[in-house]
Amino acid sequence: MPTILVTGALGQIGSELVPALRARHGADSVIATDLKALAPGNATDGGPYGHLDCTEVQQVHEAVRRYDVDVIYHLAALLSASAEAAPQLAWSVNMSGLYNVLEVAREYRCKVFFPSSIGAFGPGTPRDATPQVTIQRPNTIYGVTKVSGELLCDYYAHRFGVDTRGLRLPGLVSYVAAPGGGTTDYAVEMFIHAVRYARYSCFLASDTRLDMMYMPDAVAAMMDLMEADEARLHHRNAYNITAMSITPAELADAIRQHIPGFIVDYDVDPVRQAIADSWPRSLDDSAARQDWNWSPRFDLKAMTSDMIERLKDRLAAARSR
Ligand code: NAD
Ligand code: AKB
Repeated sequence: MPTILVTGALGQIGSELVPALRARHGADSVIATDLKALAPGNATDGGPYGHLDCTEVQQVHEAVRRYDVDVIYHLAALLSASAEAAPQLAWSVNMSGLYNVLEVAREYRCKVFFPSSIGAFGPGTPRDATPQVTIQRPNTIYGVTKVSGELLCDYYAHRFGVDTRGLRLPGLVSYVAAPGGGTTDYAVEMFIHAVRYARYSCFLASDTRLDMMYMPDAVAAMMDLMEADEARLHHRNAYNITAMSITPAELADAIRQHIPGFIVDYDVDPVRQAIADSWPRSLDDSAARQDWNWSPRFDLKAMTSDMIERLKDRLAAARSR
């Protein structure tokens, strides 16, 4: 069994990736770490947990040495909207953090997973069926760190032989942990507000088309990519993947199939709208399908049914406490 270290483990992805890794590899084989303290009952409870600031190389070094780590899922980062509000901090966390992880991985021969994003593309990129290999000139600090991260991971692979692998993830929809300051967060917020209040004020315009994915598909993709035959990986950092390309209006319609009176108005935030307008409307993920058999399970309809059922269950449980 490999020993796995997860940074940024208390975030939206880590809260579901850590339990999935523990189910596959055993609770004690997965070391969850974050800046934040672990609250009792948190989804990542149930195995080893430690404080780790990825901008402090000694802390990364110490965790990898102490637990004899084989694989690092490096999730710690600032997301697009938070990064735009604090570009210097975003560079430090997203770039220095990744550099520290790669340096320690080089020394200890660890495999590294790096989550890139649709944010790695920019206004000059073809916006429909965005190819795997295309123009990447993002105009956000988040995008700059994601392209640089992809390149740095490729460099460590060919220069030092570190087995780095990555995905360009679309906006992720989930119910376990709140999203952490992204542009696609509207989708999660819309579900939560639909179930709680039957109304939502959306910060992106109704026709803003972006790629999205339900978290179980994203978690499966990360684990499958890390277990894929290295010889078949032509792109490494990072593969386009997607499950659906949707607008806020289309998501609201899908939710109305379950909550007919759901009302949405649009109060556009110019900063997040500008970020969304610089991103692809839909990705071409055929390279991932060919190289490691990527295929999502959830489309818009299946995701919407599951999200609403789970959120209703959670709301009912919270009210009965
Ligand atoms: P998140 O914001 O929910 O979680 C990030 C975690 O990193 C937080 O728990 C935070 O406390 C932690 N963190 C921040 N600074 C840190 C530091 N210096 N050291 C250690 N931990 C630190 O983010 P997420 O949605 O879980 O995303 C994880 C990764 O996936 C990020 O790289 C993000 O860019 C990428 N990604 C996410 C999405 C998405 O929709 N969630 C889409 C594309 C790519
Ligand atoms: C964000 O909106 O910043 C993230 C992403 C798509 O990278 N969800």
